[in-house]
Amino acid sequence: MTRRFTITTPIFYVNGAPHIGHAYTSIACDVIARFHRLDGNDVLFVSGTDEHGQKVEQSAKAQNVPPQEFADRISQSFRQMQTDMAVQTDEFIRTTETRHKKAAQTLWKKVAESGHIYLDAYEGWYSTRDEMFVGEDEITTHPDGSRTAPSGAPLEWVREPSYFFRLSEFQDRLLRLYEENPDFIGPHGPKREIISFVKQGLRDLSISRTSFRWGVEVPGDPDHVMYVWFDALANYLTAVGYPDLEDPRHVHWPADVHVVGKEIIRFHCIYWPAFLMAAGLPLPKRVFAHGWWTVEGEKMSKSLGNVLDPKKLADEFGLDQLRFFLMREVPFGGDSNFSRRSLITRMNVELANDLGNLAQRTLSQVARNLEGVLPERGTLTEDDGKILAQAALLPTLTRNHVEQLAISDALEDIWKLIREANAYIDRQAPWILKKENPARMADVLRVLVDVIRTVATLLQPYMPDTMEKMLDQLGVEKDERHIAALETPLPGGRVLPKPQGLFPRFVEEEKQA
Ligand code: ME8
Repeated sequence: MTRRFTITTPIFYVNGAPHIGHAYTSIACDVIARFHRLDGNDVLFVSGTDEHGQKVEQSAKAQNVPPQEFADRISQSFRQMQTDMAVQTDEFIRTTETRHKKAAQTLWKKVAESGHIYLDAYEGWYSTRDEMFVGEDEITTHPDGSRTAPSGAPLEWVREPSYFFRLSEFQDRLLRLYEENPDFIGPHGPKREIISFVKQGLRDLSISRTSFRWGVEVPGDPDHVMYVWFDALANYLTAVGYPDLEDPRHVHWPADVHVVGKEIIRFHCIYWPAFLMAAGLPLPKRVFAHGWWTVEGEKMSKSLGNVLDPKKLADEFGLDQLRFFLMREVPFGGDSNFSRRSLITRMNVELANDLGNLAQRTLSQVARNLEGVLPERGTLTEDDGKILAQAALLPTLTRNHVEQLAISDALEDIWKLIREANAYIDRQAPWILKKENPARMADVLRVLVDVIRTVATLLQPYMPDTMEKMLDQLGVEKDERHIAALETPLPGGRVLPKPQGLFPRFVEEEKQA
């Protein structure tokens, strides 16, 4: 039976242009989604834009544009960013769409019907930058009397009628959820943080605002708009056609994993499961928080002028090179730093030297010495058997890593095989066999083609365009490129196209003095 797999990114605020952080999350989810598709699973990959709330309203006002027009423009730039990054989503949810408002309002009604919403008044601090209510105990007061949120964002005092969600009633159920489902939150750091936060006791949560209008109207009370996080989290249900249970996408709920940045884990691991429990809906299986990127050692910020545009980077270094670097540089879940030097080093060492040379050395010898014809598999020596066995194991190893969302560990295992193949080619020296034992040379080249085919197949999710070209050069037909196809060796006798280098070395131009 086909396995279903549902993965989501956070939906991004439309208050500014997309940057490398948004591209990172999108690419990571794309790699995981593509891997599952390649493995024959029925995937639903969801992303989108979070368009309501005070922050977006203020950004639109600052540019003198009506909020809808502003949201239309920036949402489009997020879509374009994903297209530019070769991110293939199945659903892109905009929270200003009618289908989403319907889903969010239905969720609200279900939560209200279960008795978990009441009307009161909120009085306290609010951080518009984080779109978050901040408790007194979380605030830093500075010598000049100003106050900031844990994120460093400024705070404003809010006092307004508000609907509340009875979050305080969910403390025990949430703790039980984390205990009974040890994988519900990953990785360990954020998990510990959430558990200790919930153990300290939960306050009821204000879930509507009355001091501005840019939001989804609260059902039955048009003076209120929903708190933007109630609205935003509901996008994951919009994506599966909620509340229409007949919608074909309905089978894709619950999601297998919500991938998020670590700063928004509280919303996904506390509020979201509590809303769903209140509405009587199944809970996602997992929330995974990845780390934060800095740029050349500094936090990215508009004021520092170091915000990285993913499109510019892809234009300069190549899209697949950028995707590879982002997935390779950091264990998924950890923080990382973007530096041009590390990107260039990885391109030159791992892509150009390790992988590029392996393919080029092998295929140019097939072209030159075998007239470009793929030989049949020959009699295997012990050395051949060893490397082919390592290759045969690789699909399982990488699948297990991707299952754990360890997408950089999967690359590490793939690179182990690549390095091993380079050692094999040096040991076997087919360029010497050419004169001494041409039949053995053909066997060795065939072993190498098989190993490279495995590597290229498994690297497709990371570097789709370049691996398509590599598989073309290896004579692998389009319908032979999924993981299960690796079990069937390619027939000998295929004529391979003329090989072309796929990973040129990157030489940084000398900076003008
Ligand atoms: O929080 N490093 O949207 P947002 C790594 N709308 N990832 C980064 C990053 C960085 N420096 N900067 C941003 C929101 N991200 C809400 C989400 S979900 C129901 C609502 C990525 O536009 C990371 O995934 O602020 C982070 O969680 C997300 O962008 C925040 O995007």
